[in-house]
Amino acid sequence: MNLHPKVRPLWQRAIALPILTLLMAYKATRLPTFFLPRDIRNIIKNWDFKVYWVLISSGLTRAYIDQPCEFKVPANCEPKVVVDPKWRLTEKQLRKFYEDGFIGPLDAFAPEEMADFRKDMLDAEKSVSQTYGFVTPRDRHFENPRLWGYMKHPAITERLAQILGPDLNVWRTQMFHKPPKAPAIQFHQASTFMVEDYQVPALHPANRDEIFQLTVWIAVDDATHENGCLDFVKGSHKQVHTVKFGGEEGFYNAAYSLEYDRDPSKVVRVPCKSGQFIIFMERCIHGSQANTTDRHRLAFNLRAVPTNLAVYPGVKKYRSVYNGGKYHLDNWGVVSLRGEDRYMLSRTRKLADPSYDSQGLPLRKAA
Ligand SMILES: O=C(O)CCC(=O)C(=O)O
Ligand SMILES: [Fe+2]
Repeated sequence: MNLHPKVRPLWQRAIALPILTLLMAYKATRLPTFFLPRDIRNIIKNWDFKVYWVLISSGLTRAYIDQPCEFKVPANCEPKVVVDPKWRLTEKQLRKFYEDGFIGPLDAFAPEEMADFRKDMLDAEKSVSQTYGFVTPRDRHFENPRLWGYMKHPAITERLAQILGPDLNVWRTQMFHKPPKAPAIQFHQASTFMVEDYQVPALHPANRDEIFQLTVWIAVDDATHENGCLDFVKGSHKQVHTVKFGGEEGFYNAAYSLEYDRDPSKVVRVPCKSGQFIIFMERCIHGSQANTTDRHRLAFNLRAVPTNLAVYPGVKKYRSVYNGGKYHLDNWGVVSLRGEDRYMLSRTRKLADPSYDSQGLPLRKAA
């Protein structure tokens, strides 16, 4: 089953409602599920009672956007590791990050280097992914050493380590090409990325309420108010919100409206110069306005997790509710970004050595 966020006809909802109630009751009994069909098993296992309840009580017109979790600003905002002074985040910066849900822009690359990289990105974007066998902006780091090299820059890795800890994997990356006049990417949020097929989360943290995933978004072109820089709803990472099915808004192919406090004073626009980046919790509501200019807005992101968290354990494929693609995971794996993976909880892929030394100086000419 793929829960497309659209309002179903009344008769379908009338059939689905008692079934969902039954599944919720079955979950409460904690009886075995091994003999049930896989979809049903997944729903019993991965949907919290809160997830059932929002669906049932709304007559299947509302749902959590992702697995519910709550975040509390820690009392102690000291960095989790000590890094080279060049990359150090102050306690004040870290506290603000925990309160807002994002930090940036921070500097990493020279605009000339990014200008030179634009063509590679535009070419990569049009080619068939060697990982998935179709054209997709996802996970192109597997086949693009230059892209992966940028992700390993200590300006990025050392900042992430201070928030997530010393040992980090990258589990997903994406290129974001916003061509001239491209529409907005609507406000959205994610926690364990169950949002993708609404059955199986990608990420399995020991405690969902802690920070277990960070996104780094790197601007290749200047990202401005006019061409759709990133916007954030400050403080919205403290809980996972619900969506109303259907409606004018949405995210790629999914039509819904996100239910959150629409106080305009909470929206922060974060323009970035080419080569700068932003770190944010995917749980913080974010999006970008339309590109009203005649120029591209190119960017790429990486999604990092601590190594003590399993990604897609035992999962062979997933279907993206947003873009409809079916992603077979045979050639996918997490890649070590920093430190060591002592847990090996996820399938792993090894990529080329780092491109930068600890001060951010190139070790070799990027391929
Ligand atoms: O590039 C954009 O406009 C959106 C980026 C985004 O949603 C993400 O990196 O998670
Ligand atoms: Fe996002």
